[in-house]
Amino acid sequence: MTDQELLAQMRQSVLDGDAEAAARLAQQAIAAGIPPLEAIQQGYLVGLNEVGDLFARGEFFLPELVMSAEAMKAAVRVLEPEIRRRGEKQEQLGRVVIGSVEGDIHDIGKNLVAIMLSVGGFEVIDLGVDVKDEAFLQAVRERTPDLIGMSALLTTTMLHQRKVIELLEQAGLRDRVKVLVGGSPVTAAWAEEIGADGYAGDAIAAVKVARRLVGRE
Ligand code: B1M
Repeated sequence: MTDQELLAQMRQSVLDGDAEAAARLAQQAIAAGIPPLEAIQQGYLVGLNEVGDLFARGEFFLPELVMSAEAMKAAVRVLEPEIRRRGEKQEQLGRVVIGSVEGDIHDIGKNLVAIMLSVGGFEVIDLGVDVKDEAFLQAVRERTPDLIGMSALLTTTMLHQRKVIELLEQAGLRDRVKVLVGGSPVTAAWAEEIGADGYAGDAIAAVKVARRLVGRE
């Protein structure tokens, strides 16, 4: 099978919500020497974005969305060790606390950002999904991160990015930590409006921005 055929099947496995096929194809990609990020971006994510569009048009429903997300996650689970293996050993650049904001259970993008930050030399503390505003503050107090990363996929939940920044200010913690925001509805303009220190549109950009925020670029 050519690389293009493999990538096309990856897309299809997500459209079909077929986690078993998605994982098998990820193994085939590793064996074929396809870079894991290329498999994610040019294979699986193409399918997942199509699923999102089908859902928005009312042609796919929640169960299909869930199954497609599970297929995507199954592929990432197989590819993650390969991403880490290919990452160069780096000196520690700083500590990042990351999470999907309150009310938001989307975690595929957040997990990719966490993996890439970790491969990029950051110690990553992942608080998971639906992270309460106060939990970010608590993590700043207790884990003393250099950076907090907040992911939001919904226009409703992105408001929590602003809320956490306000709470950090009120608690006198804002100067202790840089704030990075991202997620599909999030823009650089939004980041600026809410007083975040950085915005990244994808996981690779997140590492670049994080490095800049800790003064390493
Ligand atoms: Co949801 N969902 N979903 N969903 N879902 C979207 C986001 C939506 C756009 C679909 C659509 O209508 N087209 C829509 C949001 C509309 C809006 O608010 N504008 C939507 C909706 C409506 C919902 C529900 C409300 C549906 C319902 O219940 N009626 C519900 C909400 C649940 C909740 O959170 N409370 C819901 C549920 C779900 C599932 C659980 C079924 C599933 C998520 C499973 C999971 O994550 N474990 C799901 C999925 C899969 C999607 C889509 C299809 C795909 C999201 C995804 O994983 N993308 C999505 C449509 C779409 O995005 N095309 C959709 C792949 C991922 C790699 O990209 O997350 O954007 P992304 O992350 C990127 C960048 O954004 C960036 O880097 C990542 C990697 O490149 N990034 C950061 C992300 N976080 C970052 C943080 C950073 C920096 C960069 O710094 C900290």
